[in-house]
Amino acid sequence: MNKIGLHASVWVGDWSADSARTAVESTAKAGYDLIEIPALDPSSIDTKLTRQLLADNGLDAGFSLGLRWDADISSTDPEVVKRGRDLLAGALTTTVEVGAGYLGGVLFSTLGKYPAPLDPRGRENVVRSLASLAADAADAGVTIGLEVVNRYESNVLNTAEQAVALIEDIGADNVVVHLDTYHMNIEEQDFATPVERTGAKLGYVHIGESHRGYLGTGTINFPQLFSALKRADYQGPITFESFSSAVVNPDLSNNLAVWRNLWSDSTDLATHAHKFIVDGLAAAS
Ligand code: FUD
Repeated sequence: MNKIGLHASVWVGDWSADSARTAVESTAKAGYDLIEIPALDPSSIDTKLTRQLLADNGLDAGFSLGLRWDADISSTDPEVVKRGRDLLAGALTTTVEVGAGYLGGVLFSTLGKYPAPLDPRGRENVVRSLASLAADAADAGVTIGLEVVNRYESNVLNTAEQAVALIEDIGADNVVVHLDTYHMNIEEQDFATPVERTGAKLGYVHIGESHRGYLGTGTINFPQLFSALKRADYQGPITFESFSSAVVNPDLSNNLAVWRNLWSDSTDLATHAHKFIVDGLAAAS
C-alpha cells in the first residue's frame, strides 16, 4: 500500500514550534500517512519536538531540500562543494534524529536556474559526495531520493533517465529516483515512460498540478501516471505538493517562483488532494 504524503508548505512556511504543531496536526487530520518537511535550513528544525509531534499524531515523515549557490556539491570550487556536503550531512542528522526514513529533493545542486550546463568535474563531485552521503544514510537506515526537476531549477537531473544513470554511477542501493509530475510535465515525453524506465529504482513520487495548485484543474494526465504506477507495482510514498503565495517559505518560495495566489484554504486543498489521489489510484487500470 502506498503511503499518501503531504508537503508541509500546504500549511506553513517555517518550522517554529507553532508551525510544526499546525502542520503535523493538520496533515494527520486531513487523512494523510506522511508529512514531507522542508529542511533547507536543517538547524531550524527542533528534532525532539518534531519527533514527539509525529508520534502523538501517528504520522511518518520525510525531509527534503535543495542546495544553495554557496553550498553546492555540483560546483567545481572545493569550498562550495564542502559547504554542500556539510549541508547534506546536517539534513541527514536531522532526518535521523526525527526518526524519518527518507531524505530527498534537489540534493545534487542548487535549487535554481543555472547559467550554463553542468561541468563534468562538477558531476564527479556530485557522484563522490552522494556516494559518501548514501553510505552514512545506509548506516542509519535512511533512503536518499534524487528529485528530477525542470531545467529552471537545476542543470544536473532534468529527466528520469539521467537520474537512473547518476544512481548507477553512485552505486549505492539506498539511493532512489524521486519523480514529480509538475517537473515531468515540462521535461518528459509523457507520464508513463519515465515510470517504466525508472523501474525498481523509483522510490518516491510527488503529485503536483501543472500550475502547482488544485489537482485536476491543470494539464497533468493523472490517469496515465496512476496506471503506470500500478503497472510498475509501485508501493512507495505518493506525496502531494502545492505552493501558493498564501504560504511563504523564505528559503523556498522565491527559488520556485511562487508569485501567485493559487489557493488560500489549506484544509480544503489538502482534503481535496487526498481524495483525488486515493480515487485516482483506485480507478487505475
Ligand atoms: C522543487 C520541488 C520540491 C522541493 C522541495 C523541497 O521544485 O519540486 O519538491 O525539492 O519542496 O522541500
